Amino acid sequence: MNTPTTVALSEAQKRSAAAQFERDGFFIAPPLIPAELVARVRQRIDAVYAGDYETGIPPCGSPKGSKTPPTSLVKIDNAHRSDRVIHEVVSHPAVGEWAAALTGAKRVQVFATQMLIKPSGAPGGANVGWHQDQEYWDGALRGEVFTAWIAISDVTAESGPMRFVHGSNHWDLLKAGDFFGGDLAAIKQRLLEKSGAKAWDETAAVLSPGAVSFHHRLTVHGSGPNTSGLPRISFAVHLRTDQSRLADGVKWQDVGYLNDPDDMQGSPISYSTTQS
Ligand SMILES: O=C(O)CCC(=O)C(=O)O
Repeated sequence: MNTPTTVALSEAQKRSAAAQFERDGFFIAPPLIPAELVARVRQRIDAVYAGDYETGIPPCGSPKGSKTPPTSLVKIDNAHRSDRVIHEVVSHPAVGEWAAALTGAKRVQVFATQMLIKPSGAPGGANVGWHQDQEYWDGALRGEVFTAWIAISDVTAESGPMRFVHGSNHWDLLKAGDFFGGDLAAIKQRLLEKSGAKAWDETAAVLSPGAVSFHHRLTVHGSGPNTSGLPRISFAVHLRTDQSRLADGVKWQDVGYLNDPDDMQGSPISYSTTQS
């Protein structure tokens, strides 16, 4: 049963979680999003997928025209701008608190989100190819940026869970991954060659609804086919701390997925030592 944490993290819990995150490049937190909120957001995901935008603001990559039910990976960017319940989930303070504990941040702010639906039995698998997130962000953001991945459905071993490569957060930025590449074996080979790594040790992030995994910007991750019979539904929430900055010469307006940092609908703050 989903039992979200309501108690503040102890200093010992924070130290142990941060050490694990630094060593492995990922961390699997206990369920953080309350079950009633998970149930409410499930309805709103269907609404946004159907093109019903509560705030009147469309997400990036409008889903209108997509097939119902979907037959390939659905990735809708910044749906939290379109819907208040989705906004509540991606900016949940329990996620912010763990994110701050893992990184020692004074402030945690959402800079982009992805609503992800991986259908079961999709032709071609709806795989997410191995990649490092920083290869997509490098032109825009530098420093402490990372991802919280929030399970909305039950993410079982059969549903194509995300898989993390242990310790790959210590590899260089390889620029050899491919989110949209379906051939996981070929991309793995390329990353092994480029990194010079001797070992490739994967962990699948099996998560109950409302549970959250966190991964470092350099951690190699991807996911295989969903054979569970049910869609795998989640949010990837991309976070920045007070130790991040825009790359030189870049304005947030120049980058499609990047929300205005002063606009709390697009860039909510989920943790701050000086709560405003
Ligand atoms: O949902 C997946 O399988 C991969 C998501 C991802 O690449 C991410 O959250 O950074």
